[in-house]
Amino acid sequence: MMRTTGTLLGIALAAAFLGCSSEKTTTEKPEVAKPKTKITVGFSQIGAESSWRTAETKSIIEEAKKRGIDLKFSDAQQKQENQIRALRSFIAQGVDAIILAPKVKSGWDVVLREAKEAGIPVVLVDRGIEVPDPSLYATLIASDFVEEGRMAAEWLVKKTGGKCKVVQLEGTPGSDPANDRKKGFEEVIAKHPGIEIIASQTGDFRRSEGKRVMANIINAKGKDIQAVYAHNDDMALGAIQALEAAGMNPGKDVLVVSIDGVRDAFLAMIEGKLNATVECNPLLGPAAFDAVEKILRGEKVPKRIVVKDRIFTQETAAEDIKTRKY
Ligand code: GYE
Repeated sequence: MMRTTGTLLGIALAAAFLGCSSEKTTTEKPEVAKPKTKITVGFSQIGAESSWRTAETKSIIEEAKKRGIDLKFSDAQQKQENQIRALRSFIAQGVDAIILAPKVKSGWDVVLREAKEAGIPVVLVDRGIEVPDPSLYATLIASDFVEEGRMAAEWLVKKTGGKCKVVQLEGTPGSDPANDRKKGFEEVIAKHPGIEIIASQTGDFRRSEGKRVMANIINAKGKDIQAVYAHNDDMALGAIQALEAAGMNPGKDVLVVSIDGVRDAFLAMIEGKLNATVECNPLLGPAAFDAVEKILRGEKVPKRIVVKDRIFTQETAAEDIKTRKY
């Protein structure tokens, strides 16, 4: 199937090229119908738990449209079993390639083997997985989450002089970004004994959960909290609401740092309630389809494509927001 598509694509490209050059020498439009170039790609998305994810979905859908790719989109509503079902349905429909944003790291071996046996390449976007056989996927296009966690921690160390009590709001349990954002953050914090993580709980990358969990922590631990580190902006924005409801002062007495760099985070920084956010670019559509098209042409793609990130802070947020794309 892969080889057929590759050949079709090759013929199509050649035809398109010939079409182009003949157009230069004649004013007549070529009458021949366009060759069948359309490729079909299945995209299994996790759900819509955060503004980050909504931006990623939009990027992939728009890019498919732009390239004339027939996209089969499936929203798993936060359930891995729905993603596995979607993958099986893509395989049964004989798609040319699959794009998968995997909810958690484990549990993909069997279904990815089925895709491999059917000759359907799989491109992973935004989160990594653990499989015994790395040939079960073609490439992973994602940020370096350990590095993001380190950036957040280094900012906090600098801002507090290495002394504070901090609450960590973790992402979805078992997911690559939750594991690695915790790892990177704690690795840096471990070198600063004056910083104490007084609570670390999951808020599932959601705003409502960030709010609920933060309120519980304030109830249980009291108000002696100088910082909150959230694995994504949505949880930070929820935590800000809980801090305010408890009469605390986020952005001032309680430093808040998170990850993603979505528009609402910039607005909260402009309002002075969020202090910093580490960007994690969700606009993965172009890179994902570049990889798909290369693979279908039989070209090699790197096993890992790292998306570069940087940190943004309150001080420059009003300027920075003007150039933000998500
Ligand atoms: O940071 C978070 C989301 O997988 C990198 O998932 C992604 C993360 C993102 O829900 O907001």
